[in-house]
Amino acid sequence: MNRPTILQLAPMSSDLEAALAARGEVARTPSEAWLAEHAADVTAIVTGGGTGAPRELVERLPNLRLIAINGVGYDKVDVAHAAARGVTVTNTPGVLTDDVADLAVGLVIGLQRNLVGADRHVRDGQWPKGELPLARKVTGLRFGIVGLGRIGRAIADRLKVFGPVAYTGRTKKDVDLPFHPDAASLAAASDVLIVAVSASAETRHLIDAVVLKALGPGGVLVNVARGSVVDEAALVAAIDSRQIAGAALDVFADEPHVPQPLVDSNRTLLTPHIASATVETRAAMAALVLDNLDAFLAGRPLPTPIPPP
Ligand code: 8YV
Repeated sequence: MNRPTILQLAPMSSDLEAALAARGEVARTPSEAWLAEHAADVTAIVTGGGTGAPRELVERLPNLRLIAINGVGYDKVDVAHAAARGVTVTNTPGVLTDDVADLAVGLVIGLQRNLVGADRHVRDGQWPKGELPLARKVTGLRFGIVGLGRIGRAIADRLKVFGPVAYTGRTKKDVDLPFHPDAASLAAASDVLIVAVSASAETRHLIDAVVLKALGPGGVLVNVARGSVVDEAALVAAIDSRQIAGAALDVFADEPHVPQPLVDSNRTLLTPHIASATVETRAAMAALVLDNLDAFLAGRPLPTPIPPP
């Protein structure tokens, strides 16, 4: 029986890579020469949420039928374009919700309590020489969540313990939390603005200079969604000019590149897109990628297809 040709476009865990190799011929990011010979063999792409699948590549694979994303975000795949070519796109919803929400809370506390600076203070032998400047209290802060989907709700559930939570989004949800019609109004009523909305043309630069100004000099921004949702140049300017107090960011506009002013600032907390990066969650994500791939290879209904828009 012919082994399927699977194109892997992003690095995966060694277990997932081994499982892919057990199911077919796996090719990594393809060269022109490889495509000239094998483009028609490829039936499935497996990729990461931050990498997706470029349209130009999808167009060159006439027999492609599945794009399986190892992640929940699908902003780097043109789902409508794929559907028009008979390609189903799947993602890994649900299994990473807790991790992303946990990290959001960690970023809030880490930024407000200056955990990184405190750790450095001890390691650098500064403790005997003096105390750190005082940090800022977390309990009692007002939290604003941009995007009350699965992840936004999990963040809200956790942060309710610390202080009042409000939200904005495309639609008002059936939840017992104050709704704001837009991000600027939410920012004006929040000390911590947390971005948990999925990236799309509609949400690109949703957090702009106006929203940051509304957040104000005591406010901080936390982003665990996608860098594209924030106007990064406006964010750099807002931090530099102390228009906002700080930012804790797990995602950036042009990963893995981080604007130097964000790196140089002592009012930022920066992590390299690790929100789902735990052993447990990456194993659960890999299992869901494989469930989708196996269903596809066996001709069964796919467990987590993304409905075309
Ligand atoms: C992953 C993510 O880091 O789920 C997402 O959308 O961004 C992250 O969980 C990414 O998909 C890498 O595989």
